[in-house]
Amino acid sequence: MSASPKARPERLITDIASLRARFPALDQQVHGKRLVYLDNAASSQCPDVVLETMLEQQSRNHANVHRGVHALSQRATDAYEGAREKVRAYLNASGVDEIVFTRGTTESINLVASSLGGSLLEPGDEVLITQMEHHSNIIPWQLVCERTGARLVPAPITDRGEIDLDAFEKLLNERTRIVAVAHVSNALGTVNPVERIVELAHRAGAYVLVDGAQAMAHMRVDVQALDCDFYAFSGHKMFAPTGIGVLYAKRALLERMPPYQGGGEMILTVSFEKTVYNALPYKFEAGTPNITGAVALGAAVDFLSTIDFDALAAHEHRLLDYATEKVLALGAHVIGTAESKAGVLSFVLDRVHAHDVGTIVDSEGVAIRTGHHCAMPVMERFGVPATARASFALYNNADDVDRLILGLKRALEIFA
Ligand code: C6P
Repeated sequence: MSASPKARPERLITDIASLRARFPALDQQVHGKRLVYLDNAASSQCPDVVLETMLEQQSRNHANVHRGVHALSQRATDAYEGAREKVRAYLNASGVDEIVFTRGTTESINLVASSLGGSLLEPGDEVLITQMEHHSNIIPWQLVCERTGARLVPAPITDRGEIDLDAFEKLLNERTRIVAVAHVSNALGTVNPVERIVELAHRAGAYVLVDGAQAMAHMRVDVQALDCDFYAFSGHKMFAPTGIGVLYAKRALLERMPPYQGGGEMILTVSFEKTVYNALPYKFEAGTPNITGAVALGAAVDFLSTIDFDALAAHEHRLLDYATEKVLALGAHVIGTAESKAGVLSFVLDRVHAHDVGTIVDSEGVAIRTGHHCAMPVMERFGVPATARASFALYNNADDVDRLILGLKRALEIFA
């Protein structure tokens, strides 16, 4: 996907391996061994610039935003709104009023489900998702369907873990009001053809929300090129801290949608008779926001803007291919073999439960995630209770994969 040319610095970092030194968390021992961090789909580590920005913000500029005339409040407001502009430019959104800060992907999706879904859906209407969604892109829709009498329809996925596009197209009909789909699956690694999905959904007259939680650290996203109506993501999966995320939404939709939560900041005037809501995006940002989180997300966006994403994709694919080959050689079954994959490797070993795999490799200093990955319908689709999942970020290398493989060999020895 192409970036907004304006958002790109003059020279991009193509030597991805050199970036590893920028992540202090990686420079530690766990259980007496060098940490190998392969749980990036759950949360990625923060680079030096993000950590420094957080320290600076909390130690010098900590104050509330949009409220005070004093210097610290103004600095905090400038930093917070500056971060919003950075996110806007990075996503190539048409205005800062289309960027709503949230707690993360989950809150962004709940906002849309509750506000748009609650006001739009009627009995018999349909919300079309896919079988590979994370629970965060299932349950908010289930809740609003229960409230409104609409129906939640999951589109099937193939044995490789790709959306069955023919079936998806057939499920779209005049009752489909909203389509919600992951850009990248957290459990399978599949990169979905979201441009095509948006096109098909719009042709059917539906709005489209893209869950970008697993995409942002791996590819450049241009929301105008995608033409999606909503794009949701979390800071902590793209080198920023937890507790901050974004909902991008087209202005015209945000204007029509009712507020999601009430409180300070989202109002212009309040009386017991009538409240007038604030302008966008503040109408959707009730209460004191996560100011330091937003400023740190701005720093993470600056960091990502320096990276050559073609070089990054090549680096991650090399790692994924190498790791896939190595786990297959151990007799593992890979769950999710889509043609287009991001750096996620989900697998099961015949003789060892995924949780035991996780515990044994952890004792070797290797962090992976095991379980259903908040995607129980995916586990059901593939007939497994859980998988072990190694997920890569730009700072991982072939040594990390070798250490994972050593840990897996140890698990196989113990359970042999
Ligand atoms: N997946 C994982 O280990 P939050 O928790 O709001 O930051 O993100 C939720 C979410 C939504 N969609 C997708 C595709 C996701 O992967 C996630 C988070 C983590 O896979 C934690 S369960």
